[in-house]
Amino acid sequence: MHWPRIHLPPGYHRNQRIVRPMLPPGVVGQWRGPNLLVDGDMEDLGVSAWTVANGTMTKETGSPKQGGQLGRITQASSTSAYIRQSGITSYIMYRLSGWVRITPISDACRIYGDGDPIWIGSTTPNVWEYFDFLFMLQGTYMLFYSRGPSGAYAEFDDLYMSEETVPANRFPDGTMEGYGIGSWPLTSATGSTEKITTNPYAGIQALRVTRGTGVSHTTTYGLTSGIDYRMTGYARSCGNCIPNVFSGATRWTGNTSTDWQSIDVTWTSNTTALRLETTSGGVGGYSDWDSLLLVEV
Ligand SMILES: [Ca+2]
Ligand SMILES: [Ca+2]
Repeated sequence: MHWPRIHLPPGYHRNQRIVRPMLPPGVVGQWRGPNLLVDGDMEDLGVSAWTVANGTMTKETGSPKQGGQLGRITQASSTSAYIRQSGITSYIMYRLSGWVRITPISDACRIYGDGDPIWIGSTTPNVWEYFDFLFMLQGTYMLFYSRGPSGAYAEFDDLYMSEETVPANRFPDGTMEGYGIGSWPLTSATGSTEKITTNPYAGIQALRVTRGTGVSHTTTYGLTSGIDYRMTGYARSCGNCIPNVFSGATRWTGNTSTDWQSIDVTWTSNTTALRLETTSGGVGGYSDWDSLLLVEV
């Protein structure tokens, strides 16, 4: 099978294309699985395929991106309105592409997975904007938002969500260049996760796992017991805490250096989860992570 060539921004490793690969329009459909969204092309009569909140959804015929109709979500108030469909399975990698167009009074469109935005559009009105990215969620909902004052709307067309089958990076946002922490939620009782922009290893962002009152971590799921995995990347300390990779057992431990430390470890998995941990040190200390790659070997 031949995969389409993907042009990555400077600093991206070829094997880390798992993060928000912006495929040129036209590539879509050449090798993807079936569209899991009902009425993603907005060609159905009516809007019964969609659940609508905080506004109304209508089908419009004014210059759709594809076919003869688009879907418009108009806000009833300044509360953001959204449409959604269920059907997402937790911890499965999906690819979502489509087009959005906003009005001059709108705020930038947002697409949410669980409680965090996983894509934010531009604020340029009246033009179709393309999006195409990979995601993996703890939850089961993907929400398409219109944001702005009452009467603002966002128009969507040609939405296509398929299971992602490219055997590549098991980390959904390994470069840390994706927006927000939707792929890196805090999974410990205390602490926090955030994207930072201070001296990332590569690109413009890295992940920070800040320690609460105990070991603090974020978790990636979807590993398979009995499979050999290799993890590479970089981590660093605040100077007090220790970055640690835990997956059934400790697989890699860093030190308290504030310099980026290379990770390259291979093991046979005995569990489905992998945690990036901040251990030792004190409350408020942290570890940073960047350019992570997890592949089956
Ligand atoms: Ca359409
Ligand atoms: Ca980065």
